[in-house]
Amino acid sequence: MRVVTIIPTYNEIESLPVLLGRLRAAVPDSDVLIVDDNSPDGTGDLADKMAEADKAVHVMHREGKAGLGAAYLAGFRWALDAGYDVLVEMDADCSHQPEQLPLLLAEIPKGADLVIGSRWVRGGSVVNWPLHRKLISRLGSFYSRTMLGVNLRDITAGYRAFGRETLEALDFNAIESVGYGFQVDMTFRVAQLGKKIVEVPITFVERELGVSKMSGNIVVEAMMNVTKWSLSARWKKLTNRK
Ligand SMILES: Nc1nc2c(ncn2[C@@H]2O[C@H](COP(=O)(O)OP(=O)(O)O)[C@@H](O)[C@H]2O)c(=O)[nH]1
Ligand SMILES: [Mg+2]
Repeated sequence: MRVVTIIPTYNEIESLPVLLGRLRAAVPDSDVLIVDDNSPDGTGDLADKMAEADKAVHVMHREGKAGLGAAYLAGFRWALDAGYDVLVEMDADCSHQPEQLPLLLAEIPKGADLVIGSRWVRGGSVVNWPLHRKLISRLGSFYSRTMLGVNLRDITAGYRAFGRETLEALDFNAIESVGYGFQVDMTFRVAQLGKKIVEVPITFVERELGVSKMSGNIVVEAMMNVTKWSLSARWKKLTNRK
């Protein structure tokens, strides 16, 4: 199983070296692809230096900040071309603990097409989040789950492992959302293909270094899109019925 962990970065100069050290120690068999959107703080240059020192580490430089979703799609295309069997999504800020990656990877040989590191299944948790962020995450998951009919606890989660066939079956050009919407979008599409999605409990640790790029806009975008996808899926069902 050839594994690559894709890490999107925007101004993560403090977090990235800490994360990379932990990841290379915890899962030495996984290659790494850092997708940097020309971070003004020099994260891209630092990534290049780390890639020079370790040939398992690769860097993709993009022109400017275009959102998490666009960065992942570019990373997926590169990793599929490079022939990897498993593609992992991981934030640069150490919220997704590399030491827990083996828990996700273990589900792939058992037949999972997509593994989600889940905060909201039994055994999962969040460390250092204020109540309002917990509420936004849980309500967002609840709304998406109900509207889209996808029976998952943590549909916005960003710690994931995809089998390559799962990504090969998707039309990347059809995916336009950024932020949390991107994760929901991907999950909904994978579920619609009838693929097997497994949630494993993780402990999500809020970042200690750098700042979050999450914004109210991203949450609103995600909710609007969920409503739109839900209505269009229902409409399709209705009009297909003879
Ligand atoms: N390449 C790229 N990475 C991004 C962008 N926005 C966020 N990220 C990265 O996506 C990950 C999650 O972002 P973060 O700010 O921690 O969001 P939060 O965990 O929801 O607060 C981090 O590794 C960020 O550096 C972007 O526009 N481009
Ligand atoms: Mg974060």
